[in-house]
Amino acid sequence: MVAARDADDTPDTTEIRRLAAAAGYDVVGELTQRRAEDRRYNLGAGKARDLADVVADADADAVVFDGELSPGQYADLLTLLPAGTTLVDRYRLVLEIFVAGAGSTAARTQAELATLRYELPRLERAEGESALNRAFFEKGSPVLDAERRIDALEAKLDGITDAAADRRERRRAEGFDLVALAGYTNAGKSTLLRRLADDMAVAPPSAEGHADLAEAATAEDRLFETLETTTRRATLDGRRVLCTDTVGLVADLPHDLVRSFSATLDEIAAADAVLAVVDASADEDRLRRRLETTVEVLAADATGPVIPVVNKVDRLDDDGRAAALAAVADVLAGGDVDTREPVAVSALDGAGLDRLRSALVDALPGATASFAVPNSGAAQAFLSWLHEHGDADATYGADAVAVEFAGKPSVVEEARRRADALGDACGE
Ligand SMILES: Nc1nc2c(ncn2[C@@H]2O[C@H](COP(=O)(O)OP(=O)(O)OP(=O)(O)O)[C@@H](O)[C@H]2O)c(=O)[nH]1
Ligand SMILES: [Mg+2]
Repeated sequence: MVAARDADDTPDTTEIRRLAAAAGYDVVGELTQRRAEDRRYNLGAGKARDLADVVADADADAVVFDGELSPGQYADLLTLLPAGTTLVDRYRLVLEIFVAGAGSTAARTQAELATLRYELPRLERAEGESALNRAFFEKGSPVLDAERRIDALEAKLDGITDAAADRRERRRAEGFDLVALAGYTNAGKSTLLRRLADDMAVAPPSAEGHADLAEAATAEDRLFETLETTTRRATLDGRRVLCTDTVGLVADLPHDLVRSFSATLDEIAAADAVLAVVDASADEDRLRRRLETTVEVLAADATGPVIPVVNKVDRLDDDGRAAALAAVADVLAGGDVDTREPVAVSALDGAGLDRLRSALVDALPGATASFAVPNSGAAQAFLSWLHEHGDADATYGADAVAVEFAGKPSVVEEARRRADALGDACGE
């Protein structure tokens, strides 16, 4: 049974129902209320009793509450509900999705850390109330245990994120640009990643060098389909790029909880450019709210330029597309983020992808140089290196090859060194 309250509007339960489904619940009904928060039950007392009745009538096992219940509200509401009913608020629900779906060590550590951070204040409250048990607690209390476990998990996660940071630095040194795909859950990030990524059949990750590159990012019409970051290679105008798909964002989660998913935030912080993916087929209110949630995270973490990707435009006519682009530009105008022109795409049918690729290349830090190298076997090897690392345009003369080259600044520098070594180089 879904329950929701909103002070200003009749609550919209679409998202909480989808979150409940993602956590494995089968929603049998809902009860909503428009009123200010009640201190005791969150819902008004009368509504809280109604909730107990509908739960009993529907024989529901659980109540999913759209919002945060204070520890006190949680306890009081639970006593009203039929015995044995499980009560889950919005945060608990999101945690359940992550705990159930976390596969890798990093994802499991993050999910467990977030759960403990959520539970700590609740344990503290319970412990404060049971002063009688204090003597027992001196030996070790649930609060102390949780605090110790949080410290241990933080240390473990630091190790994992440090390793990820080292890996990113290695990739950067190899000449890769790092691009992060960020955005609200279900916006189409993983679908877009599959579009941008080089075909794995053509460029398989070599066993030793790219063991960290995932084979696939699954895309599903389910909230929180992606529960950990995955990285794939892409080639844009000859530039070698690593695109990382991140965990989706959702509104109204406490900062601590979001912070626990540091792998996603780190990828956003380290990226040379961020693609902020937006589901343009959502109605304008939702589109704006979801983008605001995304912008909050980007403003805190992104350092590179942000390209808004207005996705799913295959579902819109021209007017709808223009309206979505205008709404996106409007939300971003107020934000604290270095944003570029929004690009309309359909990750599903591929429309707009070429424009997105060139917008991305433009946003990546770049440099250009011209070289003239003697036309020799060594020059051919140099040219193929250039083609692999950037955008090279060669003009063959009688005994020299003139090359215009564009790419990542560090790669252009390396190209200069190689051209110098070949002799007769005129960089600019
Ligand atoms: N019509 C349409 N559907 C799309 C498009 N892009 C993605 N979708 C669908 O939207 C749903 C969500 O796509 P995902 O790629 O899984 O979205 P995500 O942002 O990775 O979602 P999470 O991993 O849950 O955060 C899937 O059913 C996709 O097929 C698009 O351009 N057009
Ligand atoms: Mg995904």
